Amino acid sequence: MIRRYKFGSPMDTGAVLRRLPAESTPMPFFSVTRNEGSVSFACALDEDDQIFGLGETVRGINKRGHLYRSWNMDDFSHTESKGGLYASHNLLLFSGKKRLFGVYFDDPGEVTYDLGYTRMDSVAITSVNGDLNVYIIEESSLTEICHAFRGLVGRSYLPPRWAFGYIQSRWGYASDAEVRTVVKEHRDRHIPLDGVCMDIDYMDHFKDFTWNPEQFPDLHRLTDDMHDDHVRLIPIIDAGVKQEAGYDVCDEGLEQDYFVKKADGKPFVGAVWPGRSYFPDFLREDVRAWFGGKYARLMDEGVEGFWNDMNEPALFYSEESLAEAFEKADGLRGQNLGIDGAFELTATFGGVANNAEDYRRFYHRVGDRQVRHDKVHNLYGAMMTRAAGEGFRRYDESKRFLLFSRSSFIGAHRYGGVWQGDNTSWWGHLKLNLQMMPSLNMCGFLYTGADLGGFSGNTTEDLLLRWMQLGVFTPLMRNHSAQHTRDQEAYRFSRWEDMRNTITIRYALLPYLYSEFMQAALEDGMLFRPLAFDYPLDGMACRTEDQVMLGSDCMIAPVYEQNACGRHVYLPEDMLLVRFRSAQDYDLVPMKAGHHWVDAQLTETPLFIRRNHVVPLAAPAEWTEAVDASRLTLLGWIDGDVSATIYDDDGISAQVRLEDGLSALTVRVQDGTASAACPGREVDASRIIVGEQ
Ligand code: MIG
Repeated sequence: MIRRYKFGSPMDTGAVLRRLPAESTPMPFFSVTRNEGSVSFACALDEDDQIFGLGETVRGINKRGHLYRSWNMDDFSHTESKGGLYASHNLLLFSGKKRLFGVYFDDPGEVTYDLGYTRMDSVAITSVNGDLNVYIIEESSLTEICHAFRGLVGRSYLPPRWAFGYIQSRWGYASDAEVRTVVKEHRDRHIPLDGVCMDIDYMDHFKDFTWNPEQFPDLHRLTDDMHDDHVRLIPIIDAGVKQEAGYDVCDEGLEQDYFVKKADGKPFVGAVWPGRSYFPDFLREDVRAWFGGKYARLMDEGVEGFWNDMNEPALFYSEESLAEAFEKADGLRGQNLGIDGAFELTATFGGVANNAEDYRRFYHRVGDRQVRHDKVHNLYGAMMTRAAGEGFRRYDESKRFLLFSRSSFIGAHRYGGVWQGDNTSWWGHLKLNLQMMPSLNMCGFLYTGADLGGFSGNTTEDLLLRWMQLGVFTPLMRNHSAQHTRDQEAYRFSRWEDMRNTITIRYALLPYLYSEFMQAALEDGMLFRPLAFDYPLDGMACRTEDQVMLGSDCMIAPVYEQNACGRHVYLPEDMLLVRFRSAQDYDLVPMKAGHHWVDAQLTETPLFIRRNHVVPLAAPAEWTEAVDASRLTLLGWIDGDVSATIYDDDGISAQVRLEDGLSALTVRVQDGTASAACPGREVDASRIIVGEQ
């Protein structure tokens, strides 16, 4: 059951698709107070209450115990003290002995969450602008709440199957030759690969929808050659449009009045990579249609996937913020600066980027109203994603394209995925990657992953290898790193063979992962779930923060500590440990419910399969199209007959129906041995373990 409560005059954020009447009775669970425009929602917490949700945020899966803030921000330092990152996913789930409900704050502006920070036993959530719809969702389980929520906000984006392949990326690939080298190095060593991301350096002076004519003299030829090699190019598109007379995107945007404007009616100018830039007013449908249509330029060259960046929007400075900073600095010039003055001076320039004042300097057109940016700030990236997604549909509605964005808001989950932004090559961020997976899934973002190996800072061989051991399970499996950091492609390391072997596991599991992903997407479910969702009556499972459920049959518990040779794992039920060294080399260890130390050497990837479930494994392949899903080896530990379903399709058609892709898999046990059947496939049951061990 979902009920809507209206506060102030909310606008349509595009997140919610179902129109529910506003309730006239007071909102349950929270006491509401209004204060100079803002609205606060407060409630008390019992000792055992847990709070899930908030999508892309730092800290644990249970969000209780800290402050969070929905305010999309380009921030490359994902430390524990950060209230938010690039996205606003205002969904919370409260779970305890006395309550079970979800609450969604459909608010495009700033929202703050005090979830047991000021007082451990109380919550206070504040909408700064006070214009919002609040949805209260009551169902019988956490999983059901998320399912009902998805019914409200719409089905998740479907990527093409090739997007589940391994993707290599680096801020710095700047030429045709460099891209070809990256691909060759992978192919020569048989390291599987399906995509290469092109970061801003492919562009001509950082202009969207252009490419450097000297470095990429024949882009179509490059995409064709790559395609022949089963590799797709995935160029980046930034939100800011370079200010340059003669650059058609700039000229058209000015002529048609498509950019966000200041109070005086002049277009707002902010600086990003190309220097002074304009910002398309993505909140307008006509602007989305225009900008979304531009992607065709690269698609005409054979491109089938994109990533949208800098769409919080990130601002290095505005003319105004820079002028103020210079003025302040001038005022301090020549003075004997004490500690306060010195800090004031450095903070002045540090604060020029993504400056709160700048976000109040420009306006969007919403219907016939001008709305100041800060009131709708958190929608900007989502609307850019929507522009691209709608553009792809117009370009070819029969096909799926890859799209993932940095900034997002619920609603954008219908148009694309997200990557988890500029993490650091820290062990803690491997764990954060794991913990964000279920939280993002709750909010509808199923196609996601983090920069494997870490974006900022220098990775290490063991960190990258361990991170890949998580990455083999995340839908977006991309190795990406920043400019000026240590080279991070698998082939740069002495342990590249171990990395290759790890990546092969992903390809062997592709039939399973794709099947589970598509079923989750088409049935409004989640691919990754906290253990609390599946074992709500198991107190230990409910508090487990470093293991997550994957699909309907598995649990993962990656090693995320330096120099560890295994880890503690809690099994809420009997499970079969598959200790992978590669797609073909693995041990099967039946394990009883309870606490275990699980050995996992640096080269070993553990996967846990629930007892009486089976997971199919394909032969190793070097690209997704080469994965042969018609011949599968089944892994499992079963006591009797088991039936399951596998979903598959052509991997690219946009029109898919669950019914059309499902095949029944049946496993029979007779005289202690298993045999299996699946129409149209060869299934090998010889690795299935039967009965008490
Ligand atoms: O301010 O395009 O998160 O993945 O490599 C940096 C350069 C801009 C931020 C993205 C990152 C990308 C980088 N971009």
